[in-house]
This record gives sequence, structure tokens and C-alpha cells, in this order.
Amino acid sequence: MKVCIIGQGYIGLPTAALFSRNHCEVVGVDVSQEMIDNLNKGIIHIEEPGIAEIIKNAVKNKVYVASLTPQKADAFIITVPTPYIVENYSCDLSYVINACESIVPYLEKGNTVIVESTIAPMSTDETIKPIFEKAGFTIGEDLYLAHCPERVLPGRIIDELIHNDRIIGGVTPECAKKASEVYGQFVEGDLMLTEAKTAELSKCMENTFRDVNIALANELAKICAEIGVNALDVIEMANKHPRVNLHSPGPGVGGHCLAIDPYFIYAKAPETAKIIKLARDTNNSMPDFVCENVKKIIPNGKIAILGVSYKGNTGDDRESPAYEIIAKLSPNYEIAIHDPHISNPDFISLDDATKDADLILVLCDHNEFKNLDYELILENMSNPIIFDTKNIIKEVPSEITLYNYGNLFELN
Ligand code: SAJ
Repeated sequence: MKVCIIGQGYIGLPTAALFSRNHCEVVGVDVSQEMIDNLNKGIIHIEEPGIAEIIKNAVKNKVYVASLTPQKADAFIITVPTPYIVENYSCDLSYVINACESIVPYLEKGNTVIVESTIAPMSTDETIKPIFEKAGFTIGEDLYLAHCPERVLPGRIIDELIHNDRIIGGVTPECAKKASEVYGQFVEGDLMLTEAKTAELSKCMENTFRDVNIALANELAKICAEIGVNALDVIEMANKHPRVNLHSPGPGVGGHCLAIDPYFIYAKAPETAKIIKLARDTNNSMPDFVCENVKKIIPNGKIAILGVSYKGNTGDDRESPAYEIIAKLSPNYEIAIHDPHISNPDFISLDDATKDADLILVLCDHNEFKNLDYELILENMSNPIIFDTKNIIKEVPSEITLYNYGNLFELN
């Protein structure tokens, strides 16, 4: 099978890797010449275990080629971003529409087109299907169109792409069947065949479920700071109940999924999607909550920010709440940033960041922060204070003051 994948990002590239490892011929399409040149040398641009080696081998064995333009293939998979439109929170389909239009000249009767990008409910039927109908195809008869959302966790993408169950939402039952044959090349989880609109809303609800639960944990953290209870103990205790799973509070919700997908549902039914919107607002309020508490700890001085990725052990900082926190603190504090997973010329070593700092503010749960070099910190800071918004640091030497969501009420 020959597969053409439009978008070689966090999902498209790992998907390309797996097809190529499973005896398919793959064309990976993207818009950046530099990225294409690098991919064709086997050099990848994302931090994700396992991918680099597979792509390197696939390039060597000539089963993977990166290109600026699509090629004829049996199946086309669209994995481009879908941001939200700031004014009305609706799903910005422009990249998906462009990608669909870009493959039209290469389509032949019998091909399968799959959109993996997360899209608002009804997008496949109302917006994407007409693009191919206009080109003369009859969906379900001579072209098969489906929405098959990805559902993988960064850091474990290869494993989850293979083993997670997969929703296959066909525009017609025949479309779903054809799309399932494509994923059958490497997916070992169940392939669940359904309608496109059901697939669209299921995907959005998966991330909304998580966003709403995180909002509940964040609200709990605020309540505890107000009334003087240890939020982290409450979560630990409550989670001993076999049917309770309180999530973890944090500095806000980042990433390109949880912080965006709930809006796609809200935009479709704003009068009804009340909990969904409130959860978004609650999570969006967390950077302010962090800044207010920083202000209570120190009114001015130097802050060493540890971690700006949106989640631990990745170099992905899209929609990271860390940047909003940094922007809000910058007018009143000297800010030094250390993140071992992100290469940015402005970011500095732990040593330089903590030198003469008044506060260490942990905004991301990278493994490196679990056991910091406390000798270095004690040397660098005269009155060491750490505010750990991710509850990653369990113990510190007695000379260091540690704040987390368990003891913020002490600042009142
Ligand atoms: N976070 C918390 N508290 C928690 C859990 C997470 O504050 O208890 C924060 C994280 O720090 C991060 C954000 O939420 O800023 C999102 O992280 P995440 O690990 O929950 O999710 P993503 O965005 O990396 O991946 C999600 C996953 N969806 C679900 O778990 C339902 C993943 O399976 C999806 O494939 C992905 O979205 C996607 O592409 O849609």
C-alpha cells in the first residue's frame, strides 16, 4: 500500500514511521523545505522516543520520502493542525481545507482519504466532503472519506499508535471499511467503525473529559488555599475510593489538544455547553492564581523558572501556560528560564538560572526536576524558596522552603 501523509508533525511523522515499518511506501508532505531536506537525511524535528531510528531506516530503505508536494497513492492521511478561531472559539479548518485541496490533483478512483486532525462535529460532512464532491467524486462509491482521530500521548506515541483502539468514522459504512483497511496495516488495537460525526464528537469529548476533570482539581486547589486544607492530601485520600480519580492541579492546561478541543464543542452549542466553558475558564485562570501566590511569596526579585514545556519530558511548548505566567511576572521580576528539553538561546543552565535567585518556580514536571541539585541551589540562593506548581518535588533539605498546592494557605 502507498500512503501519502499531509503534515509531518507530532502525529503525521510517527504515523509515517509506522506505515513505513510495516511494508508500506510512504510520502510525507510538509510545507517547510528545511524540514523536508532534513527528513530526507533521516533527521527529525520532534522529540519523541523511537521515531528517529525508524525514519532513518525507512529513508535508507527508500520506503519513506519527504516532499513539498503530494504524490499519487492508495491512501491519503491529513494530519495538519486545527487551531481555534479566537473571536468565536470555532474550529479553524483552513489548514485541513488547504491540505484536502492540495491532494485533489493526485486522487484516483478507489482511493481512501482520511482526516486525522481533530475537527469540530459535522466538519467532515459539511465542509470536507464537498471539496471532493466538487472535484467530481462520489463519496462511498469511487472515493472513500473518513475521520479517524488520533488519540496518543506525547512521549508514548509509537506504542499508543499501535495499541490504542481507534475510532474509524466513515462518511458511509463503505468509507469506514476502507479506512479500517488502511489502519489494519499497523494498528493492533480494536478498530471501531462508526459515522464521521460520532468520531468527531467522541474525540473532542475525550479531551473535554480530561479538561473538565483538571478544572475540578484546579478548583479544589483554589478552595484549599482559601480554607486552609492540603489539596494534595485530599486528592490522595479521595483517590483511594475505587470509583474516584481526581486529577492533578497545575499552572494551567497547555498543549494543542485539551486547551483547544473543548472550544470546538462549545462553539457548536454555546448555550448548552456550560460545564465545558466553565472548565476552560477555570483552567485559563490558573496562570493568574500562580502569579498571585508568587507575589505573596516575594513581591520582587529574581525568579528561576524551571520548565516551560506544556508537559513533562517533552520539548513541546505549544499553548504552554508557562509563557503566560512569565509574561505576567516579567514587569515586576527578573526572570531566568531553564528547560533542559527545549533549545532556546535565551534559556540558561540550572546553575545560571538559580544564581542569586530569590525563588525557583517549577512550571513543568520534567524528570530532571524531581531531584534537583540542592547543593548547587544552596550555594546559589541565600534564602532558597521553591514554588512547585506540579507537585513533582517530594522532599527538600531543611534549609529550603517548599510551597506547592498542599500548603499555599500558609501564605494567607
Ligand atoms: N494536566 C494537568 N493535570 C492533570 C493532567 C494534565 O494540569 O491531571 C495538564 C498537563 O500539564 C498539560 C495538559 O494538562 O498542560 C495536557 O496534558 P495531557 O497529558 O492531559 O494531554 P495531551 O494534550 O498531551 O494529550 C491529550 C490526550 N487526551 C487524553 O488523555 C484524553 C491524548 O490521549 C490525546 O491524543 C491528545 O490529547 C490529542 O492529541 O488529542
